[in-house]
Amino acid sequence: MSNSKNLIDTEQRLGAHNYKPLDVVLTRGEGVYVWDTDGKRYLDCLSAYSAVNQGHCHPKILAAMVEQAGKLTLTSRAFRNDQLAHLYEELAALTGSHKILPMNSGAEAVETAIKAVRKWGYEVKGVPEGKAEIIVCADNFHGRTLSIVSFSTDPDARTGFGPYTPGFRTVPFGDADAFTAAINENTVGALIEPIQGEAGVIIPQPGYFKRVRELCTENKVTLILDEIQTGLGRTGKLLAEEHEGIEADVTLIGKALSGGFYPVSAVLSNSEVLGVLKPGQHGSTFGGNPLACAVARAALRVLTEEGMIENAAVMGDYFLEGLRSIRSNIVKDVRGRGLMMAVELVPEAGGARQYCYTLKDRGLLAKDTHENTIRLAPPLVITKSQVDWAVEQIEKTLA
Ligand code: IF1
Repeated sequence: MSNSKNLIDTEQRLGAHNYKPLDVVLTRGEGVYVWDTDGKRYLDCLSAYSAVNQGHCHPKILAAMVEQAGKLTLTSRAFRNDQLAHLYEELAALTGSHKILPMNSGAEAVETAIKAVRKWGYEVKGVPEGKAEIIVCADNFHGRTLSIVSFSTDPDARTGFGPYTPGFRTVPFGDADAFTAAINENTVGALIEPIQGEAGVIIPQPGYFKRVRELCTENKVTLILDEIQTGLGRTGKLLAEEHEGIEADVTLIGKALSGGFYPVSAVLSNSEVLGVLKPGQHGSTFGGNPLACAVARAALRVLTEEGMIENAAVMGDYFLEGLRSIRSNIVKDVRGRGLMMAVELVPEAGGARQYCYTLKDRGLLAKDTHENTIRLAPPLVITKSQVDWAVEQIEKTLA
C-alpha cells in the first residue's frame, strides 16, 4: 500500500468526515506548483481558496515568519507588541481605512463586523435594542459559525444547526429593487460579497453595487463588503470594490492577508463603526499577535512590490480569453474577473467533479463547486506560459 493510500485511510478512519477532498496528498509547494507524496507536480488552480495569492511558500513571507517566530510569537492583547502598529499603518496606507481590528479566521472577521454594526446601530443610528437587522444575499458564503450559518441559504451549511441567530434579512444577489424593499428603519448593515465565490463566481450586473452604495448612504445603512476571497489582488485590483467604483464602510479581509502561512484576518472601517467597541467588548487571544502581524506585513509587501495585482489583471484577462476560446459542447458558461474564474458545465456533463479528477491526472488542481462548476483561481504569480499550459489541459479535458 502506498504511503498516500495509508494517509488517506487514516484520515478517513480518525477524522470527522466534514470534507470530501480530492484524493491527492500534497507535501510541498513552491510558487504556483504543489507536489504530492509520489513526487508528481501540479499547477495549483485553487490557491487554498485564494489564501495563497502570493504563491506557495513565498520566500520573503517565509523569512519574515521565521525571523519573527524566533523573536516573539504571542503576547495577547493584554500587552502591546512592536508589530501591530506597523501592520495598522501599512494597511491604512494601502486601503485608506481609518480603523482596523485584527482577527484570525475569515469567519471571525465577519462575526466582528456583525457585532460592531449592531452596536453602531443601537448607539449611533438609534435603533431600539434587540431590533437591529442586517441585509444579506441569497447563496452567500461568509463562514461557518452559528450566526453566519443562520443566514446561509445553503441547506448543507445550515440545516440541523439551529436554533438560529435572528436579525438577518435575505435578498437575491444582484437585485437592487429587492435590496431597496428590504431596508427599514432598523436596518443597520448590509453584508455582501463583491463576487459570490462559493455560489460559482457570480458577478452582478454593472451598476448594482453603485445603487447599493447609494441606498446604504441614503438610509444610513453600513455597507460591509466581504473581500475575504475577492480582496488582496485576486480580481486584478487590491479590492474588488474598485471595479464597481464604490467604497464600502466596512471591508473584511483574510486568507491572502498572510499569503497562506497563518490565519490572519482584519476588519477595516471608518472610525464611526469600529469606534463603538470599547475595552472588554470584543477580542481574541491570537488576533493581532506579533507573528501574525509580521507575516501579514510581508504578505502585503510582496503583493504590491512584486506587481502581483497587475499580473492578476493581465493574466486574468488572458486566461479568460483562453477559456472562452475552448470549443466544447459541455461548456455552458465561462466567467471571471482577474484570476477569479469559473467554467460552468451543462448539467448533462454529469458533474464537474469527474473533470477535476481528469485535470488532476493531467497535473492541474481545481475544485468543483455547485455540481457543475469548475472554479479556477491560480496564485497571482502565474506566468503566460503557465496559463497557456493550463488552458491546454482544460481544453483537452473538456473537448
Ligand atoms: C471551507 C467556499 C471559498 C469566504 C468568504 C468568509 C469566509 C470565506 C467570502 C470564511 C471562506 C472558504 C472556506 C473553505 C471553503 C472556502 C470557500 F467554497 F466555501 F465558499 F473560498 F469559496 N468569506 N471560504 O469565501 O473564512 O473562516 O474559512 O477563514 O473549507 O469552508 P474562514
